[in-house]
Parts: sequence; structure tokens; C-alpha cells
Amino acid sequence: MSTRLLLIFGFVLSLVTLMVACQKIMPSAPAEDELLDGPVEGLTYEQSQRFLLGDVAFNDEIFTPEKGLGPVFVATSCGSCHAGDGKGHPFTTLTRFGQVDETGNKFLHQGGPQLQNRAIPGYKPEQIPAGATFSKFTPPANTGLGFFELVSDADILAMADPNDEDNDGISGVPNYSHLAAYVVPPANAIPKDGKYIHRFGKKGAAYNLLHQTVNAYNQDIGITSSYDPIDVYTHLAIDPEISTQTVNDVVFYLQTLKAPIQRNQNDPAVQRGSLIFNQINCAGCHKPTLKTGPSPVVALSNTEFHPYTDLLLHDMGPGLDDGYTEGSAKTFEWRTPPLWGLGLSINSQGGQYHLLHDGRAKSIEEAIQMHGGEATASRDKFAKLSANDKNDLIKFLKSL
Ligand code: HEC
Ligand code: HEC
Ligand SMILES: [Ca+2]
Ligand SMILES: [Ca+2]
Ligand SMILES: [Ca+2]
Repeated sequence: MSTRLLLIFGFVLSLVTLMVACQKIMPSAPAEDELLDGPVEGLTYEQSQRFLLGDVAFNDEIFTPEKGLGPVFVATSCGSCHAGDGKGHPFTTLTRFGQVDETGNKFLHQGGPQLQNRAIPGYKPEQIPAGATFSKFTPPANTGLGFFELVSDADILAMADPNDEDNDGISGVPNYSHLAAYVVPPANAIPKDGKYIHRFGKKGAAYNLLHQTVNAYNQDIGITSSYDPIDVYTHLAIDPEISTQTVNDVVFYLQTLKAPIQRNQNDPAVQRGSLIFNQINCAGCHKPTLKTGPSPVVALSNTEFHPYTDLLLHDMGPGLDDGYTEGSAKTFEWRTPPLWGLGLSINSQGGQYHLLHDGRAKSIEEAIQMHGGEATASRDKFAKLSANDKNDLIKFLKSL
């Protein structure tokens, strides 16, 4: 590392150097593959700088009423819910409300679908309106999301099987929604009836990382931007409370956070577990390998990656029906969550797993047992595995 970087990053690098030094001194410091919050490899100087600026805005910028917080809000920074960029705790759930049919969410005039349950002095926090259904979401890990943004619509559609033509009980459909006004789709996007394939969020209702970030600033923290100047409380357009550059830097940070690294691949139990994962068709939805298109970030460009998701919505049965719709996602539909980083998420969740959209599953095994709908056959095959096979499968999942 060096001199060149040292000159460039100055203070920031001295901090990093200090941390590296500490890692050497403390034997308990986590190894690279235990860490979630670093950048992908090979960023240029300019890219590293944007990553660092985004990192600071995401993790360290705490909003106060003077900086535009609220007036109604859920939390005061991105990092307070997405600590260390890992999977979050049910203490930091978001609540969204709406209605159970697909005619659209008729409560949007009440400051958007999200419940802003806190307010700055002098204002009243929101309450869930009478007649609305609501859902709770725990924060997902933010790692490796830049790879998802670069999967082509054609590749996503190739995994969809709306009429289950291969008869494996699994269909899978994209979340088709209308684009936010400021979102510019890539040239190879494949819209249908004026709607575009959305892929981020637990019901796949966010188009890209810009869309997700602008919504988070506005809906979670009450911070308006040039992209979305509408104040959630008054519904009036107001001056941006954060610069366009900062929003873009946070998006770049999310795009270039590295993907979790698999551990213990050479353990024979992990290798057997991986085979079982395919045999009982977990891989029917949790697709091991996807590929990206071109990107100015070398590490993200035209490469295969291993997230264990198909980015599609699946009917997960009545047990996981939350009575809430988003975009074209129905109440019982969820986007397959990536499984990379699963083994590390217990740490970011405080030593106890809180899996599935609202954190209700307290172990990996429980999460599997709660699968229904299109995943019923897979779940039942899991139940019939021998104790050894189950252990191998869980070991594999924990290696991710
Ligand atoms: C109050 C807690 C909270 C705050 C504050 C918060 N988030 Fe989130 N975030 C969540 C939850 C919960 C979800 C899952 C919601 C969903 O999937 O629909 C989420 C989802 C995301 C995702 C989508 C990840 C995926 O896998 O698709 C991104 C990206 C993200 N947040 C970025 C941000 C940014 C950037 C900020 C700050 C501007 C922020 N979040 C602030 C709780 C929070
Ligand atoms: C039909 C598609 C489908 C199949 C098949 C499937 N899953 Fe899932 N899986 C999902 C969806 C969708 C969720 C999210 C549900 C929710 O959040 O309520 C999920 C969630 C999970 C989670 C929790 C992840 C988290 O971050 O909270 C684990 C672990 C998991 N699946 C493992 C498996 C294993 C192991 C198998 C095979 C036995 C399997 N899944 C089969 C679609 C599927
Ligand atoms: Ca504000
Ligand atoms: Ca609201
Ligand atoms: Ca099928």
C-alpha cells in the first residue's frame, strides 16, 4: 500500500493503516473472508475515492432536524439499520402499509407506503391508517448488490417459468412496475406494457440502486434530493436536503461493495451439502451462478458470480403471505433472497439468526421449514433427508 495511496488518502488511509496494524496485533481480528464491508478489488483511484465518500455518507452521516431530518422518519442514518452492511436485526424493521389487491396502493397519499413512526419535535409520527394491511421487513445485507444491477433482463427472463412448463412446481416471475421519473433504464432493458423488471428489495419493487437509495433517503430519513424533492410530510416539493453528488456516491458505494466470500469450500461435508442443495432443487430458485454485463468497474464487468438467487418472485404459500402488495408482487410473493453471506449474517444479527423477510425464522433449518407454495416439494425433500445429509446441507449454507 503505499506511499502513493498514503499521499492520496491522507487521513483516511492513516485510519485504515491503524486498523490493519491493530489486526496484526489482535489475533481475534476477523479475516478478509469474514468481513462484509470492503470494496471489490481493482478500483481505480477515482473509484476508490467515490467508494470512500459513499461509505462515509452511508455509515457516518447522522441526520438532525438542522440537516433536514424528517419531519417524520424511521431512522437517522443508513448505517443505523444496515450496520456493517450485514443483515439487520428485527429491532430495525421497516413497516409498510397498503391493501391486499393489485389495484395499487390506495394509501400512497398518506406520505408513501412506509410508516414513519418517529417525528422531530412539534410533529406527529404516522400511524397505520384504518383499513390498511401492513408488513414488516428486516434489513437485508447490502453486499454484492452491484452485481445484481448488471444482470440483463434477458437473463432474468430466461430463469422465469410463469406457466411452469417444466413441471417442477416452480414458476417465478419478475416484478414488473412503472419506472420512477428519474430512473434511466439501460438500452437492453425488456419492458412489458410500459412496465420494467424491478429486482431490488424483498418484493423486488426497486428498479436499481439509485431508486432504492433515493427512496431510502426520502422514506426512511425524510431527506429530499433532486431526484425526489417531495417531502413525505407535506407532500410538497422542497429544496434538496442532500446533494445529488452524495446520493450518487452512496449508489456507487453500494455498487462496489464486494460480494461475500465463500469459506471452507474444501470441507468434504460442504461439498456434499452443495450437491444435496441441487438434488432437492433448492437451486430451482436459489440459482448458484448468474452473470453480469459490461461495467466501467473492472471487478463487476462481464463476470460470473455466485449469489444463490434468480431475482424472481415466487409464491411462497399462505404461511408467508403478508397481506401487502408492491408493484406487481402479490401478497404471497417474495423475491428469492441471495444466500451468499448467510453464514456471516448471524454475527451481524447479534449472535442469533433472524431469517425470512421479517426475521421470524431463528435458524436456517426453521427458515427452510417455513417455505411453502412453489418451494413445497423442496421443503418436503429436506424434511426426509437423513440427519447427516441435513448437517451437510446446513454446513454448506453456512459456508456461503
Ligand atoms: C429504518 C431502517 C433502514 C434505514 C434507515 C435504511 N434502510 Fe435500507 N433497507 C431496510 C430494510 C428493512 C430493507 C428491506 C426493504 C425491502 O426489501 O423492501 C432495506 C433495503 C435496502 C436495500 C435493498 C437491498 C436488496 O437486497 O435489494 C438497499 C440497497 C438499501 N436498503 C440501502 C439503504 C440506503 C442507501 C439507506 C440510507 C439512505 C438505507 N438503506 C436506509 C432498512 C433501512
Ligand atoms: C420456490 C423458490 C424457492 C425454493 C425452491 C427454495 N427457496 Fe429458499 N427462499 C425463497 C424465498 C422467496 C425466500 C424468502 C421468503 C421470505 O422472506 O419470506 C427464501 C428464503 C430462504 C432462506 C432465508 C434467507 C434469508 O436471508 O432470510 C434460506 C436459508 C433458504 N431460503 C434456503 C433454502 C433451501 C436450503 C432450499 C432447499 C431446501 C430452498 N431455500 C428452496 C425461495 C425458494
Ligand atoms: Ca426533510
Ligand atoms: Ca408514510
Ligand atoms: Ca418450473
